[in-house]
Amino acid sequence: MDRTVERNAASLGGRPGRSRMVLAVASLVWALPAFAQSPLPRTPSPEGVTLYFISPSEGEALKSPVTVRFGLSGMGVAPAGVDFAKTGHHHLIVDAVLPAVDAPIPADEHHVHFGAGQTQGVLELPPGEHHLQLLLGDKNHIPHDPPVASERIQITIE
Ligand SMILES: [Cu+2]
Repeated sequence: MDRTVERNAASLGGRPGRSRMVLAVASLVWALPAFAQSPLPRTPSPEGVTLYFISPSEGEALKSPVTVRFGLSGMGVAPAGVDFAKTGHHHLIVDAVLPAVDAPIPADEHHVHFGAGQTQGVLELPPGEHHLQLLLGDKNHIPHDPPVASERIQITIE
């Protein structure tokens, strides 16, 4: 043991109250990132599930507002918050890439939740090209394992 360590050990030993506090803070700082990184529980998806657009179809040119119809086979639809095996609720990803699969899907204009169990939605989009993709989420809005997503389609708003 070198002298520096001996001195530190002696000073900590001499002030037990303070050393205990330092240790508590150190363990808290260590624990927080570990907690933040621990994966949230994910719901398994069965094999052979297909999520797809009934409409619009790839490459379609349409006028806004657009009615988007969601197709799902191999699983059922249940509202958010309902714990029922082999179900989920729809999310429409608009002009964005798929979000992280181990966290709740964000809720904003690029990530639209259909938490009441809807199987279609109406989108207002400005003229131009847009990309749409469907992603199923479990009762906690977390993608299933493995994730259930549709193809990403491109549409044009006239
Ligand atoms: Cu959701």
